[in-house]
Parts: sequence; structure tokens; C-alpha cells
Amino acid sequence: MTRTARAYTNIALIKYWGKKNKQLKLPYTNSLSLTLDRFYTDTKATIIDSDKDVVYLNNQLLDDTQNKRILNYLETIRNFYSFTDHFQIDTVNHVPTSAGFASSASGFAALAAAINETKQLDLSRQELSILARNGSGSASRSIYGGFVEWQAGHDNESSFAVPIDETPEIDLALLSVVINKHSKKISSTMGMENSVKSSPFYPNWVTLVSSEIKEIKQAIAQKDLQKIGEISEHNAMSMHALTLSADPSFTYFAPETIRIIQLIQELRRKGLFAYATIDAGPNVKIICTKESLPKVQTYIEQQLSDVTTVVANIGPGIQYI
Ligand code: 2P0
Repeated sequence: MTRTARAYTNIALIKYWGKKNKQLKLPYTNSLSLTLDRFYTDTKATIIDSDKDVVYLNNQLLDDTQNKRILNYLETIRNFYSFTDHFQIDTVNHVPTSAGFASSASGFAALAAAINETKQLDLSRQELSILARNGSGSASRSIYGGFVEWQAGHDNESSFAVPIDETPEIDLALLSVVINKHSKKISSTMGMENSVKSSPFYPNWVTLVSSEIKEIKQAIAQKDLQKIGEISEHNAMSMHALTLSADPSFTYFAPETIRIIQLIQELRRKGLFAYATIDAGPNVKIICTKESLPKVQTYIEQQLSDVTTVVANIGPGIQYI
């Protein structure tokens, strides 16, 4: 009986922003994330007697334009492991768009694990991370639970994620604040490419990440929550400075994004634990303690009418169910 693979999404505290090799998705820098428990993708791969793959997402058959990225990825996997089988992929996404998280991290991690299971490739978690990275960079980190570091490496074999602490006993939780109305977003693939090409600050980003990775790992080891919050927020703001300083300049921020950043600063002045991190979109994820979270949530909901908030805790790595 072939098992279904389950992968959880992750939030980067030190962001991946820029590829030195687009085809292999090799990043310029290491990145560091926290795997979350609320949002995940379940994927099952079945070998079929056909020369074409078919993909069902949430029980709907995808057409060739919708599943192009998945089909290309399956072709990459066939080339890697020298087999010719085609698959029916059944994938169910428990990462609602309304939760403000991208599904590519959990999606490609679950797909890599599903093929590993069905083809009995017997991949180590390191090999699985490499395979997931070829689907989407951030997917390399969703192989593991808790705090995870993706080591940039220099070729396909050396670029993979490693666990830092899979079951950290640490009082952290995440509040996702989703801005309900916003304009179309620039893909992260395009956004990072423009930043690398034209932001005069890109070389500084590379230097900054290498020192912030060291500092945050030390803070994680010491369970220094404030340091973790401060470094994460600073890293996210620095990533967004790369978009503003690109030529032409662009931003993922909506007016409400700035408003939420200001509210977080107010909350800190009131003595509450709250730090912002923001990905390639307008939504803000607030790093809280379990104690501060309900108060932060109430305050944000009182101050802003058109937002939805979702809570997530620390989650596990790949599972087979
Ligand atoms: C991250 N992001 O570290 C960063 C921070 C968004 C902002 O990884 O081109 O979907 O598939 O490798 O992994 C989103 O980018 O990009 C992302 P590809 P991916 O989480």
C-alpha cells in the first residue's frame, strides 16, 4: 500500500532572496526557517500506464498550463533517477490562500516525498531536501520540523537543508495577519531576480545574512526570544529594502502592511512581545510568545477592520500516512 506524504509549510526568519543558479535553484546565501503545524500538503503518487503525468489538486484535474511547473519537475526527477514511469499525482493542499502562506514549500516537499515513497527510492532526508529544492527553493527546508537551515552549497549535491532543532522547547507562536484586499503580486522568482540584478545593496545583503544566520543560531541555542525576534524582523525589513532599491523599484507592501508594522512597534512600546516578518506579499506574520499572542491578536483585530488572523505553532518534518 503506497502511503501519502505530508509536508508542512515553513516561515523563513532569515530569508532566501536570490539565486546564483536559476535552474538548480542554488541560493546566494543560507536561510533559516521555522516549520509550522497548521498548514500542510498531502500528496500521493501512483504509477500509471501512460506516457503523460496527470495531476489532481484538491480533487480537480489540472490542465497542461496549470500544472506546467509540476510536469517539468516530474521530468527532472525522472532524469535524476533514470526511470521512465509516469504518475497520477493526487495532492490536497491544506494551505488556504486566506492563511497568507505560499504553498510551494509544502507542495514540492510533499511531491518529492511522494515519489520517493512510490518509487521506493529510499532517499535520506538530505537527498530528499536536494530533490525538494529542485522544485522550489523553500521546499528544501520543509523536510524537517522546527528550526531548519538551508545551506547554500555550490552545486546540486551540496545545497540542502539541515535540522537545527526539530522539537525546540521554546515559547514561540506565529500570528499571520492577512490583508483581505490587495493587488496582484510579483512572483518571488521575478522579485529576487530583479533585486539581484539591480539593487546596489545586494552585496551587503549577502554579508548581512551570513552574520545574522550566526547570530540567530546562537539566540536559538540560548532560547533568547527577544534576539530571535529582533534579528528576524531586521532580516525581513532588509530583504524588502532590496525591492525598494531595485531599478525599477518595486514593493510587496500594501498600505496596510506599513500600518501593521507601526502597530507592532506600538505593541512593543506597551511591553508586549511582537516582531514582524514579511514574505513576497503584503501579509505580515507576527512572531509572538504564547502569552503575548492573544493580546496581539485582539489589538490588531480592533485596529484594522479588513484583515483575517490565523495562529500557527511549531510543526514537524515530512510524514508518511
Ligand atoms: C523564503 N521566499 O526564504 C523566501 C522569503 C519568499 C520570501 O522562498 O523560485 O517559492 O521556487 O525557489 O521558494 C519564496 O520563494 O522560490 C521564498 P523558488 P520560492 O521563504
